[in-house]
Amino acid sequence: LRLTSDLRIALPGKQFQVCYQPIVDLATGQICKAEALIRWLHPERGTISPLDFISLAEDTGLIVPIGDWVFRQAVQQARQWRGQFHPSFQISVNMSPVQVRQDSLLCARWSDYLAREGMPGQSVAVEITEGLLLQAESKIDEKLLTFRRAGIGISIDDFGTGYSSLAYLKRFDIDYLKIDRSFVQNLSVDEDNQALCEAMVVLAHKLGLKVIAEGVETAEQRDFLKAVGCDFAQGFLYSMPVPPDEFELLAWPRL
Ligand code: G
Ligand code: G
Ligand code: MN
Ligand code: NA
Repeated sequence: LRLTSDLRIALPGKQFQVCYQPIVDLATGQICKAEALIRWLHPERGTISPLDFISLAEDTGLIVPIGDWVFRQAVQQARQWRGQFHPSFQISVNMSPVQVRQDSLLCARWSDYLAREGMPGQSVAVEITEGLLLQAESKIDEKLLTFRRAGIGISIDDFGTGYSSLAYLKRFDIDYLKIDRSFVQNLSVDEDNQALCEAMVVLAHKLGLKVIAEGVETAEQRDFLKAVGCDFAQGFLYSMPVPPDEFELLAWPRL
């Protein structure tokens, strides 16, 4: 397939870009974190969403160098923003389940990279999906422990959409629970979603996790989430994922 051969040259051809979506501290309204999201600027097809090439990258093994590249970009971006703007700024990076399963040295390599760069672990977080925690064959215990020891943050992405085993949240010493946007979307009209969001916040806090609500698009949703004690919010209300220069104007306009 054409796209496969294109994907092989995308990294050396410098066709990828990392965009950053702000994550806001609901107590202060300040942007204090960001999620790194890859974009493929294809020379003929224009921008291609990761939804359309991550699985191809997984099938071809290209996910390993591409994932490493995103991670290194995020670390260097965190270094710059922590130095210039916000000393505890943190950037989270997505890891697909296949990526973690395929690449047995990923966690060690990422932890080593941070150490070599002299960057504290907390400057980054990794986003995994809850399904990964249930996969015994993925040696996920060892892998997450490697991140843990390096001080790297651990987030559960898309929480509530998979097979949630609540016991795993405690067992794996997770830092952040990201409420999937499907629960946030109809918050104002849907009383069930209100109850679910509130329950997820209470549960997460009891287990010592912080909560990030995804897909926040309206002030009403933000106000509800803040009222039930949710810690952070992310979504189009604040910004889409944007390139680093736009992010700086958004987050630190007067500095
Ligand atoms: O922002 P966007 O619509 O492009 O993201 C689509 C999906 O692609 C999301 O589920 C996100 O987790 C995933 N994704 C974005 N960037 C990366 C990346 O660098 N690595 C992996 N594995 N997934 C990513
Ligand atoms: O699966 P993951 O949570 O990593 O995916 C992040 C995806 O969510 C990206 O595709 C991003 O563009 C998208 N996204 C971020 N904020 C919003 C939002 O407020 N509404 C919607 N519909 N999508 C969002
Ligand atoms: Mn994510
Ligand atoms: Na998500």
